[in-house]
Amino acid sequence: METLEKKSVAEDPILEEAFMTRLLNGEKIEPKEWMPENYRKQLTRMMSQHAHSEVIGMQPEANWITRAPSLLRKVILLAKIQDEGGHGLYLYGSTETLGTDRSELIEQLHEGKAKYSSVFNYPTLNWADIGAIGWLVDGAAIVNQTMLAKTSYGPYSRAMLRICKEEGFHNRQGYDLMIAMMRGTKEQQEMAQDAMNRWWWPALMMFGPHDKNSSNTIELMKYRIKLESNDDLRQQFIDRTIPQAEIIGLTIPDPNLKFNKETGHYETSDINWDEFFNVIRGKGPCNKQRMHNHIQAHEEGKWVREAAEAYASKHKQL
Ligand code: FAQ
Repeated sequence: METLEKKSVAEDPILEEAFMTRLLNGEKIEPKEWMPENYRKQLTRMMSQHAHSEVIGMQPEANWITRAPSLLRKVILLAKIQDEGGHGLYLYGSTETLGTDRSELIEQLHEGKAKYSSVFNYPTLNWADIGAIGWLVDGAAIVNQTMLAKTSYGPYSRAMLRICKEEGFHNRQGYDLMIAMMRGTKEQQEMAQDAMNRWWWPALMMFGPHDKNSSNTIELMKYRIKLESNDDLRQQFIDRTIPQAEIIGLTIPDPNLKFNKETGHYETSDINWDEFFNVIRGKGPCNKQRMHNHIQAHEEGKWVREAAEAYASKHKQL
């Protein structure tokens, strides 16, 4: 997969210094204001990747709409998936304020030039996977996005505030589903543990590679786009999620897990980074299926986009 250019672009030093001072003062940068080209590039890369993740992330959950075990669970699942689509739209809209059209961002995704979160390349094999996604995947997303709500770019920060509120509901419905399964029959408890075993490690991978291997973090932190590193956020997620698992009787699938009383943090085995890099290079269990479905839906929706554009241009002429 190609990656976006990360080389520094020479900037006007006076404008750059004024820009950095604004960042240090905690000011938000707004769309029409001057910004360094690398700031724009990094934000476009990260925000479009985030938007693609929200939309591709609808697929693993949609797999269970027709098989939800009750009307209530079906309604909750439908509402959640619809929210994720809405998050994608806010984020495409926010990314467009940086000057790249949504159609171009989607083209980059289809051409394999833009990524989406690794976690959505895993299959949803049993109903408890829907609980595990809400609890673990949305739980990880919230830790990351609570930090991003304080990011330096105004439109991204405001989108994150709104999205975090909805992700909070998603997280609680996922945990509620896991509680229901753990209070159920032995088979239901086994389904919940099976889901935990398969989603734990992909959820930890969502935070990205270790800080020492993270090619973007230094620049993102310099520009106050990211305020905390991949490893720090991952640790926060681990520390808050393990007690939640234990309280409902789920076992963390990690034989080396231990709580370090001195640091106050849990210590885990290392992540299987070969698996992570394989998945982000397109070789995960569902990458082909996810992209195929997205491209097909995009092609099938072409007439809707054309009709909307025709309506908009007619409306403008009147
Ligand atoms: N998957 O230098 P870093 C959700 C790539 S939303 C794929 O450390 P960075 C809601 C990275 O792009 C979840 N690729 O990267 C929901 C880079 O490659 P590049 C999405 C990954 O940017 C719930 C390379 O590896 N959230 O779940 C991943 O500093 C349920 C080196 O990495 C966001 O996108 C990965 N996990 O940190 C929806 C939040 N990790 O681009 C439906 C915004 C790394 O140079 C159902 N994004 N890579 O070619 C971020 O916070 C950051 O971009 C990170 C990565 C933390 C994802």
